[in-house]
Amino acid sequence: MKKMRVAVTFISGVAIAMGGLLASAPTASAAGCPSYDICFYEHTSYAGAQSNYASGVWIRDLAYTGYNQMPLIKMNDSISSIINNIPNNTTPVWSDRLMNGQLLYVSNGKSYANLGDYGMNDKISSIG
Ligand SMILES: [Ca+2]
Repeated sequence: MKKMRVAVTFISGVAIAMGGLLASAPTASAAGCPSYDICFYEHTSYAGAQSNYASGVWIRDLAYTGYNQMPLIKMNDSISSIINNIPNNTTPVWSDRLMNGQLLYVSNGKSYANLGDYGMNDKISSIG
């Protein structure tokens, strides 16, 4: 009897999760990144691993593992979409470490669903 109840709870939980996913899909860009945060995503269209930063970002080398408290460190050459919700903020992102290589300015209030549109898919190695 107890096992049965657990199974029923699990199934209804999945149904709720799927319903939430379906309902939020069209507004993923608005819902996925909190106000006053800049959000980096592993995949296009704000999917996959996500790192949010509330006060801007300055990271010289995403491949440097010394700062393992920063989730972004694991995203070297793997960021594919970005949302910038930090007011009055423009965040430069670079294809190479130490602010070198190709540069893209990620402006406040803008969503970049596919960095490939800017030639920057899976390339970002430093930010700031
Ligand atoms: Ca790179």
